[in-house]
Order: sequence, then structure tokens, then C-alpha cells
Amino acid sequence: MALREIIVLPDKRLRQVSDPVKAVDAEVRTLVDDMFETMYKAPGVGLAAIQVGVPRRIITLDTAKKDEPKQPQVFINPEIVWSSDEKSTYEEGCLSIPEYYEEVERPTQVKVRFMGLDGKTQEVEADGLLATVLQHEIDHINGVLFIDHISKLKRDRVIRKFTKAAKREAE
Ligand code: K1U
Ligand code: ZN
Repeated sequence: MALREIIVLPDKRLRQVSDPVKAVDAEVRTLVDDMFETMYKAPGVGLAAIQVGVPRRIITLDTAKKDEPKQPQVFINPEIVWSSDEKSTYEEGCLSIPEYYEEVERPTQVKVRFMGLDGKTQEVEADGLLATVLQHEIDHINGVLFIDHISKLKRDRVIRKFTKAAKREAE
């Protein structure tokens, strides 16, 4: 297992649409192991492969509370096949936009079809934090960030802040 670097705004790779995985092979398994190590170290409750610079449709996730046993979950080629009309608001964060949090409204419940590490297609119905994180991560593999769901004023402000920081770091 290896820690990978998490790419941050305004890195253009975060806007890339990731490619589907054709088969679960050794390369995919190594990437998934590395994503879990990187996600737990961050720490985060989810991670999309593109956040470590790999444009594949792979998500790792663990929404277990601190006092609960770990519940690592892998979603390969995930797609939302149903969303509730009911909406919920959650204060989201993003490992690619560090230390910025904003309320986002999304469907309360979703049904997601995906491939597991065993190569089999499965479906999960999610609500609460799991539904929020799944939608956030599926956005990532489509090149969408949670700041795309907030006002343009707030979005422009956070993009400007991270662009300035990146320029300062490059000097
Ligand atoms: O995709 C990411 O950038 C990970 C992100 C997922 C997420 C969190 C909250 C709402 C929607 C999506 C994070 O994990 S940010 C860090 C975080 O929220 C957290 C970290 C440690 C413990 C609990 C939460
Ligand atoms: Zn994120």
C-alpha cells in the first residue's frame, strides 16, 4: 500500500470525466488499496480516483463513526439509477478544496448501481451521510465539484483564493 498525493483546486484534472473500468485487475486492486490508505490518512469519508490523479471511475468510502468498526466500501463504475424528490442539506467538505465547507442540497435518497471488487454488479439504496458522500464522489468522477452546487459568488471567491495560493506556491 502507498500514500498518494491528493490534487487540489485549481488543478484542471479535477474537471476531467473519468473512464470506466473494464475489469478488476491487479492495477485496480493496488489503486483501491492506495486510495483507502490515502483516504484514512487525510482523513476523509470518501475519495474518488481522480483526486489522486487517476481518471478511472472508482470510489472508496467509509462513513463509519469514530467509535464504530471500519466499513470500507468500494464502488466501481457507479451510476445513480434513482434519486428521491425529497432533498436534504448537508455541510460538505472536499479533500481537494481543503478547509472549505458549505451547505449543499441534494436528493435525500439515491439508488446506485456499481461493480464490486469481485467484478459483480450490485445495487445499494442509500440515505443520510452515505447518500451525500456517494453523490459527492460520483460528481468527482464526472468532473463536478461540490462548489458547482453553491452560488456563483461563493464559488468564484473560493476558486480565486485557491488560484492565488497555487500561484504563490509556484513562485
Ligand atoms: O471527496 C472528498 O473530497 C472527500 C470528502 C467527502 C465528503 C464529506 C462530506 C460531505 C460530502 C462528501 C471528505 O471526506 S471531506 C472530510 C470530512 O468530511 C471528514 C473527515 C473526517 C471525519 C469526518 C468527516
Ligand atoms: Zn471531494
